[in-house]
Amino acid sequence: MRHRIQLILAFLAIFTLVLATSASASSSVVHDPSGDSAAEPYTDVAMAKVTAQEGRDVLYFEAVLAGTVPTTPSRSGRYNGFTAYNWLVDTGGNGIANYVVVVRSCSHLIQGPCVGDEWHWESALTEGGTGRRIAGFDFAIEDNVVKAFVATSQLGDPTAFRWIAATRTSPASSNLPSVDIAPDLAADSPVWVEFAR
Ligand SMILES: [Ca+2]
Repeated sequence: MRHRIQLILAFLAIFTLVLATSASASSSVVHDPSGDSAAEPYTDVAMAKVTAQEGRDVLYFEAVLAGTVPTTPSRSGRYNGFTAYNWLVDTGGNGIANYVVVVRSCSHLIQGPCVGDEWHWESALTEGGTGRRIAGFDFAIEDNVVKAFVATSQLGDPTAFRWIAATRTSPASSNLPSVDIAPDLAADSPVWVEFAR
């Protein structure tokens, strides 16, 4: 009887360990000052992170903003309410984003790769150099948090990559800069965050 109890306890210990392992996630986080966006508080990154859940081939990209993201962003000017949350991803380690994970409020009328003339929120995994839309993915906007769920296979199953979070109020084709970037530039150069699964 005593042996059986010990055996059960041993199984429980192993089971608990497995649960703890499967629940643990590799994650990389960057905190950014509030008040440093060139646009509204909802374009001001306070925190951004990338997380991989063990056993799920999905990467979770998150941006926490200084203000609540409106359902329908609107502002005066040529690009109306264009608002994009970007995570630039460099899987090649050469300091060039080969993928950009994008959640954006856009219209095809002001951005070619945006799908549909009506203003709407959409996801787009795009090619870094060209902005070509490769795929969509699940996303959510809850108050001041933007969430994107990208299959690792969509990024070529990298075991590690570098990333930067950025927000925009104009399409990249405008050649206007991001309104906030995290981490901040250092001596005008991008600072990449390391992530490993
Ligand atoms: Ca910021």
